[in-house]
Amino acid sequence: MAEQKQVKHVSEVLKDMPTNWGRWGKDDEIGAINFLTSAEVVRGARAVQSGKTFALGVPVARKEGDPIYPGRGQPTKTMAMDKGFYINECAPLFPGGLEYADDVIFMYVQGTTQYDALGHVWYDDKLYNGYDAKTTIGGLKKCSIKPIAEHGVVGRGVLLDVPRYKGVPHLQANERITLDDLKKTAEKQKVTIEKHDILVIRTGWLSLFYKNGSDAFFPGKTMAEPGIGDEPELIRWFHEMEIPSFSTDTIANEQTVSDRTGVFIPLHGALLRNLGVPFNEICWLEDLADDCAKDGKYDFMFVGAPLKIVGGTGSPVNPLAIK
Ligand code: UVW
Repeated sequence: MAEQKQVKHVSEVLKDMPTNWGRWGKDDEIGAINFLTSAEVVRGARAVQSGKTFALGVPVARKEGDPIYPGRGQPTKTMAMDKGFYINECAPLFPGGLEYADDVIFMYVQGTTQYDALGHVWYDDKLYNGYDAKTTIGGLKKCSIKPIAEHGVVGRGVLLDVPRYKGVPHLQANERITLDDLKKTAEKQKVTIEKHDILVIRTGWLSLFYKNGSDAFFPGKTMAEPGIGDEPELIRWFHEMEIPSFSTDTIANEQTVSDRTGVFIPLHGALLRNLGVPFNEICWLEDLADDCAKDGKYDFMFVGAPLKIVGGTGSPVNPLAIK
């Protein structure tokens, strides 16, 4: 009989790790986004030199399919009005003769480039800041994406191009990025990571989906993404550096299954639930990375503007990096 590897519960794995619960009061629902004060917006704006703008969202509702966690379905997009409705005489005729097209989209809010709300993932029946997990029933009453959307995610962003540092086109399935990798990548890029920077971590993994297809992106039809992992030093460093949010080119922003502990997406516990750091996932970083490699400038103003979805577990977004 195959031996089952014993995996500790995530609460045991993270028991000595820091939290930000209570740091901004018992009613707080935006966590580390509190670090993004007006002064941080100005610091982000100071990183703008040329005005070159990179839109980090991926295309939505392609006919060939989008990169989405296998447990979720693809978006469905349908025309609700177009010239065909006029040809078939079932469109409203406006005085003056203007005609229009409309469409409807049905999709997971996590089914494209998106922000995870702080109430998206939990353990031990508690969300970020200690809210009861029952507050998620029927729509998030606490820690939805709406308060984060009302604040906005704006500051100085720094790209950490880990595969370029390692001299490979992309990281391998389930490869862990260590804290040392992040620091050495920054060193090689000659960029300083400052307190309150929004980290944009490239793995190159998403490019596999568009270049080689779904089977390469989901080896063995499962999610096995490279990314940062549940290394205690890395979690403490996020806490000490007061990182407000981070973005990556993977579906879940972290090594899918920890090679240290066997836990599935443990950083959703350590960073999102405990430190209140919202995850910005499935970002298109190839063009930004090529440009940074060309001009040697790895910092920029980062603008993430999720939608104010009432009770939403997250929100689609098209973040901007402005150099
Ligand atoms: C999962 O829920 C698997 O990940 P995400 O953070 O992408 O929603």
